[in-house]
Amino acid sequence: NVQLDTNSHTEINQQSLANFRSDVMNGLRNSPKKLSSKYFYDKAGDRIFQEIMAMPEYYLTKCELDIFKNKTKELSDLLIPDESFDLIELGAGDAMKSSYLLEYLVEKGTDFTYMPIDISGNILSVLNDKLKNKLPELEVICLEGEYFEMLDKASSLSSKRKVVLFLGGNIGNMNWEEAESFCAALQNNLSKRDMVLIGFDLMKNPHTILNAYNDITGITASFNLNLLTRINRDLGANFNIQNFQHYQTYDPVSGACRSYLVSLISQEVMIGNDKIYFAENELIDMEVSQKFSDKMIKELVEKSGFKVVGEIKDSKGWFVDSVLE
Ligand code: AVJ
Repeated sequence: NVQLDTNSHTEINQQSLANFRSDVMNGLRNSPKKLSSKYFYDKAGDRIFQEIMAMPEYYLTKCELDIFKNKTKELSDLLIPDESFDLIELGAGDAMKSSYLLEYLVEKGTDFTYMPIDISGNILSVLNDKLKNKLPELEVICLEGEYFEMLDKASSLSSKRKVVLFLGGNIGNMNWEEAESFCAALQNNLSKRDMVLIGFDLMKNPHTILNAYNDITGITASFNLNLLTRINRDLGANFNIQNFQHYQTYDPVSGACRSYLVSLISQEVMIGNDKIYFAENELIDMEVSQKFSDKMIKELVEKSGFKVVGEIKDSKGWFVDSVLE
């Protein structure tokens, strides 16, 4: 009873390639130049991100794992309705954290379908195989694509109540306006009795945060540089990776942790037939990983009409999973 709905169809692949190309070209014609971190996750990027999650400095996964492992019942009591429902996970990845909740629910004999959504078809097939093995009785429908397109698709497949998970601090990759319109769109796409769980990484000692994104081993640097490699391969570009350097900042006032690539020389790069000029030390804005205060979270979610009905923090108080209605 496992269904894998990935973009094996050539037409869809052509479309996502065209979107990728226009996003990259628009971004690089911007000032400052910009690339979207949602494109980090090709096969190599998925692997590097798993290395990041295993780094001692990268506390986020450990904190949220602590919540899902050790506070599973609390989570389930806050989130899970007493009728049949769909558990939808946005940006599920390999579901490392949510699989503890899945296991708990399956063991209790809960009636639900798990619908992981991810932009990476690669990681979805990894997840699919993992679940087939670990929880063979679980009903799974994998949805490859953008969050809201796939949320629509989920609604067209089933009219059951929805519980939506958005974990890992993925919301931190949006700037404030994007996060606001994301919450508003989510609110629009759901009905009154649906539930949402969002994971927020909290403000904490700025060294702890910067270290998580500025590891001396260079794994985060290679995560960023891998997007240039992907552009070379998928869009026929000729970035020389040696000519770019990763630079990370954290601003403890705003809570924005930002990642850049610096052009080490003045250079021209071809992307297909288009030429892009980089001045020496010119930046590409690669990723924001926003850190939140309790007050910022409340402001963000209440503005879109959600109500915080519960929150669970890890034992260090570094990360929070907020339950919204
Ligand atoms: C997957 C978005 C939660 O921003 O912390 C990790 C991605 N980037 N190291 C994050 C990431 C650099 C990560 N999220």
